[in-house]
Amino acid sequence: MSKLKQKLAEKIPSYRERVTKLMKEYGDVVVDQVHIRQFYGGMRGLKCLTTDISYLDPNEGIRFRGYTIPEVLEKLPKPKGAEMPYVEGHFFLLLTGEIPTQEDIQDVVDEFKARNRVPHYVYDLLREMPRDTHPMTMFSAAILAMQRESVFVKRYNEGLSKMDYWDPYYEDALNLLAKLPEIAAYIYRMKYKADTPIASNPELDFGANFAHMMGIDHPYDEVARLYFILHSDHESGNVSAHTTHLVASALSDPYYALSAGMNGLAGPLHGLANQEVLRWIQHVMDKMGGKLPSKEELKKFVWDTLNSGQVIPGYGHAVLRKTDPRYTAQREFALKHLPDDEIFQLVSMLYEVVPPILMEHGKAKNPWPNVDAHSGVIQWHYGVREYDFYTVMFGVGRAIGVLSNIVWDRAVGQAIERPKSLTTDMLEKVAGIK
Ligand code: CMX
Repeated sequence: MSKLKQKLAEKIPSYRERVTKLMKEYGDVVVDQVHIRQFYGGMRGLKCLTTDISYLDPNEGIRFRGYTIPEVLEKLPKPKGAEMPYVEGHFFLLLTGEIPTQEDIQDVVDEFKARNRVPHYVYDLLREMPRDTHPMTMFSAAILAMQRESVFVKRYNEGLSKMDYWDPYYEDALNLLAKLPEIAAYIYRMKYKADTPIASNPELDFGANFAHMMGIDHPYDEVARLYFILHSDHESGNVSAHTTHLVASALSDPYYALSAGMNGLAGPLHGLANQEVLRWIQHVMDKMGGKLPSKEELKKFVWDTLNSGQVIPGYGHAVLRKTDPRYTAQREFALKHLPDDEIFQLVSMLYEVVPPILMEHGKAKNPWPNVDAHSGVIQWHYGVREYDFYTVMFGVGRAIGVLSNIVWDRAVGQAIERPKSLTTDMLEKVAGIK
């Protein structure tokens, strides 16, 4: 058994005890109330989910297993001479709650290497799809196609005890994660780089191997590591995490669940927003004949977008009420590595211009930028200009978090999700209208 799985197996019993105690002795304690606005308002703010893997504070932003983003970037071990930590180490942290040693990380690196062979039929499937298919559709289809590999399904059909569900879920999660960088890079090179895939290099870590398969030199390996870590998890209520959790709650295996989560990530109000940001910026640059707008001109573009009833992509958030620390981490990277990049300068100008306008506009509860406002510019700088592809990279990162979550869902025996719905008539009666 790998050290990672061993560690997980040691940790699970005490969590089970805590959950059993809460359920048995405190099951009737009231945590929150439901308001009518939440029935139509996307259940915003309703406290009804649980995860120990990350927690999103509205003002501070995300903490992974209790650590802020700067702490994670500082504390996690890095490949020799690298600026950004191992993605493998971040996965260890999310699954176990502990900062790994170099040895722990080597164990995960070896685990991924042993599992990274992508079945040939995945390539056949991708090649059969029309080339103008959105890369997120390709990515999700590739994940779903591999469902026949599920260890969970096999073991479940053999008659698995509920106490052991987490074990084959873990196997599926690792088997899947190990293959995602190669599938993503294959889609990219097949679709946008004249069908010239680059073979995986087993000597490289998760992030560096992705950069290698994309065909982009250093420091893109640092970008890849940073990007996958930042996008990994955002507690469990966001669409991709919640969808993965919901589908897995029916004991659909991790392939079904992750593919479903990726379909949610593909929405323009969620992960696709990073693509929308670049599309919006290109529209501004085109209108300006390729040169940077002045602040006044940019303000007008922002107002025009709002007045035509559209949202400013990359701004606002359902939970956050301050600048997203994932935005800040990427901004710091850009200030160090690409301070003179024109698109970065435009992104920086937007940071000055958009929040006061959104405040004046008076609708968005959070006028500050989220992660998606900054993700595209760094990719653009290093030559990944096919912005349709950005959400796929978000998806590789998000898989690390949501797969860790569903392994723990099974470990603590989370039930099939089934909230109760009411009719409009019933709500009117509750409101006293009828
Ligand atoms: N531009 C214009 N209007 C905005 C806005 C923005 N960036 N953000 C919110 N609003 C509007 C909403 O559309 C809503 O309008 P209506 O009352 O007419 O429906 C109003 O402000 C209130 O919304 P809110 O409570 O502040 O925000 P929500 O929780 O409903 O939605 C989000 C959150 C992210 C979907 C929204 O801010 C948005 O559409 N932002 C732009 C898209 C984006 O960047 N998404 C990525 C989020 C991060 C991620 O998941 O990847």
